[in-house]
Amino acid sequence: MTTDRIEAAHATLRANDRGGYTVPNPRIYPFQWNWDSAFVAMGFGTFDMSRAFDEIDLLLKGQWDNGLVPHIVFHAPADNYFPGPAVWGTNQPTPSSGITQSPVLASAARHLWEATKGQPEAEARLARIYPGLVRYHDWWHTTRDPKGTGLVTTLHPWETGGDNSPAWDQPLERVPSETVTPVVRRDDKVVDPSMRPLAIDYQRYIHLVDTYRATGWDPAKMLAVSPFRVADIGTNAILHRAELDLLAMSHRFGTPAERARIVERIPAMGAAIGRQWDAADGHFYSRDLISDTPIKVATSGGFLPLWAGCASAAQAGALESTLMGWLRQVRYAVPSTNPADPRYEPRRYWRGPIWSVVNWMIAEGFAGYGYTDIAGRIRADTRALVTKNGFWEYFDPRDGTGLGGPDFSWTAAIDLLLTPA
Ligand code: 9WN
Repeated sequence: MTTDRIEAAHATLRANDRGGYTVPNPRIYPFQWNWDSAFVAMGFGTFDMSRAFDEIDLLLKGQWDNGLVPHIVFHAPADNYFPGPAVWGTNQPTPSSGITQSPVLASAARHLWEATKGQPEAEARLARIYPGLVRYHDWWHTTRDPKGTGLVTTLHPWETGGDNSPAWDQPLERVPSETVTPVVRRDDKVVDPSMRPLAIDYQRYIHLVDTYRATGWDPAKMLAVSPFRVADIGTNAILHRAELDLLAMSHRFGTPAERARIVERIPAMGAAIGRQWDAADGHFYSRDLISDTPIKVATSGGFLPLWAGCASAAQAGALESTLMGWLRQVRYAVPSTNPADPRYEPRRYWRGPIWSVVNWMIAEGFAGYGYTDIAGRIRADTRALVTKNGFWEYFDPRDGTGLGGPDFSWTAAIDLLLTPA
């Protein structure tokens, strides 16, 4: 049974392999995605270490001279995704989008390093990857937090990875729905539209792409003109964790100057994330950086300061109570939005469903603070969803129905990470 299951996960990753990089699902997402590839690399790392490093190499092949690692790298043409490379118009040697995504990458590299410590071939691969990770993190801080507030800005819901979260409803209201680029969606032709964003959301997503393209993808201009500027709690927590992982690797692969830079950034980020805590609600919130106010929509991203290791012991305890409250309302952990929130929609993309990758990080986070019961519950639920239905993109927290696309790469990868040794 376990062997069959492992083989099925391997087969899913192999089927989505396009020669060194993996598409999340060929019918819906036929290119390489940034944070998907970080999880996929860790999944490959359980059975094919060389292929795991290829995944990171090819993502970094899309890295820009200024350090940006794009959210999509278009290695080969495909006409079943919108917006494709022509809409982005980034003019890069390897075609790509012009925005980034939650930076799990350095954490994936560290994970592979821990699994291969002392193996010369792996160390050589990591030594080649490491400088790109440093440049990527430098990019985050210099272009997305130029004033050194400790919080990085995301300029598009797609950068958060939790694209259609109700947390972005209010900030998106400032984004006009007029577009220069005609919106020709493909996603709602292959996935039930009730599981995908609304037409108005796509209008706004594309308005933002048009706006940034018009700046020539100049980071300072993008920040200055954007009508959407949020400090996503998930992205910030993921970057904080990635900085800790980069710091660990810097002792082996880096220079003292790099190390000093990273060491200086970490406490400022930790303190700024700490200020996003809402004691009354027992949750961390994202922040609207235009109005400079918290976005009081409780999402699964609010648990990620546990993954970052920057929550206090008391906050970890409160987060456990918060999650237990959510779980009294649904069968499976962890819904992407508080089920008691009026904007919760259990089947619509990031407004309620469960994602295995987020579950994995939250479970690791709780376990790191000693909350082994809740970590075990999250892991068991994540496995049970796959047992019931297979490697779906996301799942309904009430009954575990598989949603979005089937045979999804990162869901298979997480299943491998959760397979008992
Ligand atoms: C836009 C690939 C990606 C994930 C995101 C998820 C979805 C894309 C889309 O698919 O986003 O980046 O077109 O909907 O929201 O988290 O990385 O799996």
